[in-house]
Amino acid sequence: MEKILKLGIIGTGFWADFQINAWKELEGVEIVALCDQNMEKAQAAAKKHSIIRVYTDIDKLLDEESLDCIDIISSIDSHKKLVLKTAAAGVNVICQKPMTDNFVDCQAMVDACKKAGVKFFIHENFRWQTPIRACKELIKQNTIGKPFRSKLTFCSGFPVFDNQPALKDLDRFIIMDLGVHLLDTARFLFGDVARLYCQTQKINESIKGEDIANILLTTKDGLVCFTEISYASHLEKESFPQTLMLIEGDTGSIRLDLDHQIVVTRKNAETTKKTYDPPRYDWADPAYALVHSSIVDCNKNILQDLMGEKPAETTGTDNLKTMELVFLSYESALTNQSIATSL
Ligand code: 89V
Repeated sequence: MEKILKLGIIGTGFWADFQINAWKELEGVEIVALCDQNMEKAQAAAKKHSIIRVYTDIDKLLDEESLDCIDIISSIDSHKKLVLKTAAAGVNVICQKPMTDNFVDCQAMVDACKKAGVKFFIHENFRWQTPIRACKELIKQNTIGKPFRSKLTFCSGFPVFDNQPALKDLDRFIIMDLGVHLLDTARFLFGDVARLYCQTQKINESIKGEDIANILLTTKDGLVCFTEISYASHLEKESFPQTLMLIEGDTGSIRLDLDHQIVVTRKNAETTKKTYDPPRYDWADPAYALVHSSIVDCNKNILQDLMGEKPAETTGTDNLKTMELVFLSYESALTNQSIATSL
């Protein structure tokens, strides 16, 4: 008989609804219980998704359910406590990005899961976006030779705080919330980072944290990548939630343009253009379609690992390297120094 993975979900806020819908796209997994401190919210989500059992307390959830894995979709400040409790109960765990708000605790979370012998994954989905996967494939196929320079751009004026008001109150906002995705994408495309330099700005006075970050990365292979991130940009065309890119190699370049179009230019060859649209799902919010479709592929990759089929890409151990870049970016912005990574 085919094994069905029994999954519990913690958190039923804005993002959880998409995460649950994405799980429902996959065979081999069943959401058996939901947990949220707010019973009304938990019951509403359970009703919507036909999930029978509902909890308001993680201890009770862990005691009463026999789960293969818990997917934590809650606020950043709750991540560490929930991951540690899940690991201590011997249950595999998935946690939303960013892992948590300081490096020592990130390391503690990874170590606790290792010690408990459970698998730990971070739900890092940007690298699963269709056009970003296509760029990686083009690099792998040696389409542009050896990449030496890149620019990753996510500059938007999207009213992100309308759907996620809690983001307004983060002391550290854009690198934690969005930069983490771009830093992970840079690692995915170009390999690990040797050093970085970052400058941040705050344009929107009604929020606590920074809403602009400019990060210059140098990879261990010597590629230089400028990563520009903004939620304060008023541009001719709104690009949310797309990451635009230019990747230069010694024999050509790849440009990821608006509307998922990839332009490849090679030395002594015609430029080619091809569109890489993401799969469409009815439940996806059209404003987030590109990102929401990538949740399915990210979940699938994690599920394959949990089923023993192949290792996932976005393990906690891997994500520690991304989180180090997040914290070093803040340190660099504060000290105005270029800083070497340690991982
Ligand atoms: O994943 C997130 O943090 C979302 C985004 C739309 C950027 O993907 O807010």
